[in-house]
Amino acid sequence: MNITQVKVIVTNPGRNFVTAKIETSEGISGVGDATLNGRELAVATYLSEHVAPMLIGRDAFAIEDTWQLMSRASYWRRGPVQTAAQSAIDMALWDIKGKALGVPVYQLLGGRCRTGVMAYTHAGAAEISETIDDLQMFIEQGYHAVRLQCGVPGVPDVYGVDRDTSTQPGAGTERPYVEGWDTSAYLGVVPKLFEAAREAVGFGTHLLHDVHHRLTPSEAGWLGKRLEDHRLFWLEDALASDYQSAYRLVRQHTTTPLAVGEVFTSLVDCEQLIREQLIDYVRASAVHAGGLTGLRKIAAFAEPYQVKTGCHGAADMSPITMAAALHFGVSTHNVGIQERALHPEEADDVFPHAYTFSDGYLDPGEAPGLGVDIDEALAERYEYRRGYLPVVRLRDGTLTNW
Ligand code: KDG
Ligand code: MG
Repeated sequence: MNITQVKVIVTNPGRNFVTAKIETSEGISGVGDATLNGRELAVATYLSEHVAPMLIGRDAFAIEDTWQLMSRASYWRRGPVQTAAQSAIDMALWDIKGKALGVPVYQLLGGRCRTGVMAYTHAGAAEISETIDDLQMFIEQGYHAVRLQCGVPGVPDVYGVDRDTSTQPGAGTERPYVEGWDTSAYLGVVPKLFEAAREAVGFGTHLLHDVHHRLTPSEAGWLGKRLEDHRLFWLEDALASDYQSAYRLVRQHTTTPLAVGEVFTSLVDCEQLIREQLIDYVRASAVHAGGLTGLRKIAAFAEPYQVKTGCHGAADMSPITMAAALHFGVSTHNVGIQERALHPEEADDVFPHAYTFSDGYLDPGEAPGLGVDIDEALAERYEYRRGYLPVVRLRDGTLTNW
């Protein structure tokens, strides 16, 4: 069965998504997600101009060889544009193989080793009391794990406090919009948030928090230590992880579990973090770390170090990535949790899917392949809109990490 066509579909059902659809000589097609939030057309162009032509005529079953070809044929290694394209092709080929053999992809990955993947979702509002209300609502909906964020006094527009995380911030704006930041005010409020949460709901629900790359190693160590009594499931992206060794200092100062890596594109980005056991969870995703094949390589490396995965699952990755994450999630031993942010309704219509959520757990379903598709006619109705992720400036105007 050979690859006959690689279509690249860009659509905006509530937010931008880039999809690769591979067609084959046997009439079986497969889909893969290539969405890179804020840089969508770079990946779409890379796919259509550089990747698609070299795939035509190749054996659609040769997944590993195609993955290696995509890693090596550009000569220029890794990088999010390259790996988002590689991820989409990889997912689509797993989808095709599952459909051709009549099995859900998780069967190709070794079969089930758990009944469902525990999901966490996002509670975040300006006031601590409102975040706690959201937390209680999610517990009523069945969640066993919830990420908590809250406003920082004196700082307008803080990461994670939008009630609706499904839509795209800054869509249609000509420039990235600017958020503020104040580390001291932030470090003052976060311990209060978790104190209030534990008081309200006790210890029966896992609580998580995303720092979103804002702290220095010593600040992160302080925060982790300060939160220990509240027993977080994880503290995410406490610092920008450009230098993996920076996590040594954080690790030495706190036993709060650490999660890193939604921006990682390969094992190279987290090899030291895992080998030195500087983290507990790696956040790499099927869409940015080389598809199911790339994600499996990271997980296999992490397993003996007792590092688990907790795949990035924000709304800016399409339902195709969620489906891939769940096939990986039920069949891979060291999977810890899966992030779940709801997509806009229109996106769920454009990408009909077999995965389900019940009692806090996600399940990929039993449909052959990934169990997700793209309705091309519907997708065509939603035109791409340029959008940027925000940037952050300190009070004195200094640009810092978003
Ligand atoms: O595109 C960037 C978002 O996916 C990211 O900011 C969301 O940090 C995030 C998370 O943990 O979901
Ligand atoms: Mg994050």
